[in-house]
Amino acid sequence: MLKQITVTTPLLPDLDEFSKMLKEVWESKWITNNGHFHQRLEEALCEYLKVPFISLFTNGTLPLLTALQALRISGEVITTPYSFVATTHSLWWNGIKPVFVDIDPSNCGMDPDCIEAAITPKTTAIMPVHCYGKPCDVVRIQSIAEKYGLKVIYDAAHAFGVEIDGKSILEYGDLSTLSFHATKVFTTIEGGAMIMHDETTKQRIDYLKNFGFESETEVIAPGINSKMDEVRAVYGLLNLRQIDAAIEARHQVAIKYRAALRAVKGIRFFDDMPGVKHNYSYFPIFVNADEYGMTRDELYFKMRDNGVLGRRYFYPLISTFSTYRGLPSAAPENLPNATRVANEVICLPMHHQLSDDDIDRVLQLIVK
Ligand code: T4K
Repeated sequence: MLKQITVTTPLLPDLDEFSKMLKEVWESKWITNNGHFHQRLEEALCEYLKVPFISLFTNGTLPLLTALQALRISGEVITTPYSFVATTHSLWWNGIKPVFVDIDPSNCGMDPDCIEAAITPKTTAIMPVHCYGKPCDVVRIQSIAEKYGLKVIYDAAHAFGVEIDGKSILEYGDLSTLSFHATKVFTTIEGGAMIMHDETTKQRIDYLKNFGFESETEVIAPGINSKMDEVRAVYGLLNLRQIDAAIEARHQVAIKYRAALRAVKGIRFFDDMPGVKHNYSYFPIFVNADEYGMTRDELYFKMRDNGVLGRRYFYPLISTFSTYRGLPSAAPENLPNATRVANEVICLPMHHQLSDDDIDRVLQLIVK
């Protein structure tokens, strides 16, 4: 039977090393609630990511919810429909109205040209996504936010380790969030984090992810339970040891894909951006049916039939789901680029263990 090539495969630590460290956890009998390994992972991630403060979470969705709560965001938030549903769901859970704006197809992030027209007296924040780990136009988004007194929360779920001119992308905006899900470049199985600029905010976030407990007897706000446990903190610490090699292996896959796809008419893909340290978390291609001679879905199902399981991230657009499609900003005419890109995209298999044979099998299905 033909081996299936999946869109990704998890970064797994060495099992013996993992067992050895788990023994320490077992002996300590401290398995969650800001344990030793949790603290060690926070320190190690601050150093690796070049950020001053980080707070670990149990997944990448709850830091979004908590970021909105921590900054007391209300009313309307400008966001992108071209993302995983968790981005917009975090607004819904906070009783906030999402206002969708179009994307820039050159990075699939929010188009800064569309933001100002979407601002109303109820707007309190902007929530862009560094989609596929490609940086948004952080400078223009910041200047618009400052002009109108808005907060910026970046959903940086895909952007682990990404830097612009040597500076972490997570340093931009008021808060940024990461996902450490099994399908992400850096994983703790399930997991996530929030990055903040100061210790007071870190303290508040740490309370909010622990039900709002400030002390044994004081609760400062209706927080949630979104703590990371010791087992997953150990998993993360071990994965940090191999993350650079994993990202480099992904980089090599990107180089091979690009070399073969550059000559294919009707297939667009991203090149590296100048000054940006990329993490190669996804390898999206965009199929122009007229030029390529086949629609995106024809190619997608041809790949599936041949055991190559790419994914159509992010199709359908969030704005088309029943919860959101009634919003005026969800109208497809408001989102022409996002609508087109969602109908063109296939994320090719991209991970640290793709062999040359795997890459050839993927490419043979696309290159005619
Ligand atoms: N913001 C953004 C922009 C996000 O993309 C996400 C999550 C979030 C926020 C929320 O973060 P988390 O709360 O999830 O931490 C996946 C992930 O579940 C999700 O984390 C991710 N984005 C989204 C883009 O993709 P699915 O439903 O596509 O995953 P699934 O289970 O179909 O897995 C895809 C492939 O990965 C499989 O075909 C094979 C491989 N795989 C997967 C798992 C889970 C493995 O080989 N082993 C595994 O254990 O959603």
